[in-house]
Amino acid sequence: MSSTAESLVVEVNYDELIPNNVDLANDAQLKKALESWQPKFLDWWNEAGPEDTQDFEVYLRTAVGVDPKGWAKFGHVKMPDYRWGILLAPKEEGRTIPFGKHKGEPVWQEVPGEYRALLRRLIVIQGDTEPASVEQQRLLSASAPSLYDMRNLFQINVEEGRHLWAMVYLLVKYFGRDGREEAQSLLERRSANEDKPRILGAFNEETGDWLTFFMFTYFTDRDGKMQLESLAQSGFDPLARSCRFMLTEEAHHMFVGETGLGRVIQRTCEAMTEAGITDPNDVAAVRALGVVDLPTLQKKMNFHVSVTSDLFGAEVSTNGAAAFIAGIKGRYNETKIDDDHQLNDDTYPVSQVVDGKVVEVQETAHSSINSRLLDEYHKDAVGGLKRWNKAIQKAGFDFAFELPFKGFSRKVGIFSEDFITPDGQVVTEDEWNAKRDDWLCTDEDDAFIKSLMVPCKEKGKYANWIAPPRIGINQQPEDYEYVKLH
Ligand code: BYC
Repeated sequence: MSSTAESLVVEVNYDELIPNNVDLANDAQLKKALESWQPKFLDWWNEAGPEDTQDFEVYLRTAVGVDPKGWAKFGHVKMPDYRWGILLAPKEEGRTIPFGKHKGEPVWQEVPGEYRALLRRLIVIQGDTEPASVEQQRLLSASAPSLYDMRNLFQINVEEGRHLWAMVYLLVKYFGRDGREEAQSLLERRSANEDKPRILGAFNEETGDWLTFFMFTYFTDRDGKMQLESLAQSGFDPLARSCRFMLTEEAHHMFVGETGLGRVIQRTCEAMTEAGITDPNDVAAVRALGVVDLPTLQKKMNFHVSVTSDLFGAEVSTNGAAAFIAGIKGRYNETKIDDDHQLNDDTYPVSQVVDGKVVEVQETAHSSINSRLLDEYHKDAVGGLKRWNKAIQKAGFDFAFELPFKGFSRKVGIFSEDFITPDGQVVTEDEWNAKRDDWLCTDEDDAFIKSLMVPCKEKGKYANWIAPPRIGINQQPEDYEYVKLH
């Protein structure tokens, strides 16, 4: 490590029961509260986390510093022994609130009384998604297409667990008794449980197969990125610093999604080429090769984009406006935007259906904060599709994925009452239902995908429907034993 790099590193203290870089040793009350939450977290992990994996030794990355390059150590760890800790990005001296009505004032190190409820709600919602995703992925390791993929799943799981710790730290340190109660409730809700479901819709959907997992990590973790980026702008500095560090881990989750889907597409193209198939829409012929046909991948994409778009809330939202005006939740890349960051007299074009057509209507910039973030999300999500399409074209096939229109198949927000096609046409309910199976997976499609999910646990080997990665984790060789199953 160079001396400049070294000076950037904020070391994490691993000698304590709870590894941290927040000087926990000198805050006896907080330490006690978190130490009493820790065994409950482990109980939750054992009950709702990855199933039957207690003895697996997994090649995991553990952060040992919090600089932007994420200094880390790699090694085989039994997952329940993973050191979940509290890591905040370094404090920026002299930081001021970057947006909203308090713009330019020093950032808050304590919760401002008037925004307590608003802040708590956002932290709880963020915190709730983290254990939810672990619960959704609980059964996946049994059908992993390789040890490499199994390891990536577990890496993501332990990091989502750590993201829960990040939000629990904020709740317990800054919100007193109600914070402790919320921390407890975060361990009590369960994904898809009828009586105590997770808060947001997408986190109660099933992640029953690996294609869904890759779609989830590409599309839904990207909502995580957009939301965390917006919270990382927050005037409440401890929240901003927590989210900034979480973002370094989120990048790996989206890498798993993008490369995972890229490898599925690569394998399909290879298999079609080997078999002499020239029409990628010949679904039956492609499926007979034991690989995922491209039209089915498009249908899966349509589903994941629509449920993830719902996570942005209503396009026109007083909650969104209140959080922006208060300086609690900013816009994506707030500090890089060239405007006054207060937006008192500004408007934003929000797409909506008027007289049977999608048109743009100018809404106040404050009330359309969620809509703007959703637009940024769609811009960001298209990147992977472009790269996959290039690979398909290079392999000689006439097929291109398209991101569905943001109003397609929505349950939340301005389009939730409308019937809109993936290319943005407004149609009647009957017309929509008649085409539904062309746009979204049918039971038969799902059954086919499930039929491919045969585990492959041999070192360096991969299930037939997915290509090996281009490089190993931490540059390990092809036949590296990423997970010791015993
Ligand atoms: N399902 O004004 P509205 C991640 C509720 S992902 C069910 O429309 P608002 C990750 C809403 O709570 C990022 N309910 O929206 C990814 C509100 O209820 P209350 C997670 C929903 O508040 C992968 C009511 O409807 N982080 O990190 O402006 C793996 C009206 O709300 C839904 C965040 O989301 C839904 N889809 O915006 C692991 C950031 N949508 O309170 C992790 C924190 C809305 O009136 N959260 N509702 O009872 C927020 O910023 C905002 O709460 C939302 C909603 C963007 C979610």
